Amino acid sequence: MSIVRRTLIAAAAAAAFAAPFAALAQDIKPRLIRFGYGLNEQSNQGRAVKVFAEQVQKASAGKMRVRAIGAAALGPDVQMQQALIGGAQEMMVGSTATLVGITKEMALWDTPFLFDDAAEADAILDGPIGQKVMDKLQDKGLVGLVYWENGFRNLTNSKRPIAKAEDMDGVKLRVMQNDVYLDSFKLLGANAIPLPFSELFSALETKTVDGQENPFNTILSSKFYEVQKYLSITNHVYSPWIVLVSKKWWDQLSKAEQKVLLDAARASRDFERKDTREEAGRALADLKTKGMQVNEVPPAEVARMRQKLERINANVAAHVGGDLWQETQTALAASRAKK
Ligand code: TK8
Repeated sequence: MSIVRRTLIAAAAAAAFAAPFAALAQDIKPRLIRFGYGLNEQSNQGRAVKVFAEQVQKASAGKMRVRAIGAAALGPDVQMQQALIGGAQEMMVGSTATLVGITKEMALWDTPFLFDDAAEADAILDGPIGQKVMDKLQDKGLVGLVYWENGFRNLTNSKRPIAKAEDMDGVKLRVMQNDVYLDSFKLLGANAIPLPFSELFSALETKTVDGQENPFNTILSSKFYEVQKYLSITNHVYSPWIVLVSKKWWDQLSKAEQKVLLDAARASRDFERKDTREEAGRALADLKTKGMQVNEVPPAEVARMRQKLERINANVAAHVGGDLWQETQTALAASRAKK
């Protein structure tokens, strides 16, 4: 056999071998999903990301793999959102409140005292209104999958118990990077300072700020009890988290792959809400054991706060659009009438 002929045969064989192998290689090379979040691994957020990761891995038979990266190691919410939009990161979970700069309709969820209880929040967030707000993200390069529960927020600080709005006078209070929060707490008399969550612990520790507000779960999992003395129960707003996907990346997935993610996101949501609610019940007692001084703001004083904050509603309505605002108020009134 001539050298030329041998080379030709070898090349043909290599090509015949390489073609299906390339297809196969593409098939078995797992899709890597970098999933960022802000709290630590031992938080309700961390536990639910793990549930999501396990289901994705299982349902895709290992072809999709989630690398969960917590404690804001990929940056605070706002930075991760930009990474998703640019396609440098695949997924994240974070507060809807920090998304308002991208999708103004998200401000709906920042309305003080919007929901009376978790059942109302679930019904609106998982219903057509929640979906409509989520769908607005698509034009901006993000795909929202589900809402998780961050929870009803309460105040902590190192100065004094807050028993009425006036007690917030001069308290340097960290708020999320969101104008509704900023305006609300200014209106209540606090010296509101927007900061990313990832900077909060050290800001409290160094007394750059005196206080902050978050659900019991986060106050516990982020160890704020180490640097905060007073916990005042207000339940002033229900705050959701949202699971986001980079639209650039999502559009490259097959329908089957998208379904794996959506199904796992829904399962993680159900797990997360149950887990969060169970933990919240225990967390308050834990925080007392850790030495926090807890006071419940009397209902009459909560009502006064609520009344002061009513001015904010008009701002939110203008921001999110009167139709969306009205639709939400109508849905809430209808569900309350049934109670
Ligand atoms: C975690 C934040 C946090 C939020 C905040 O990344 O910033 O206070 O409540 O849960 O999203």
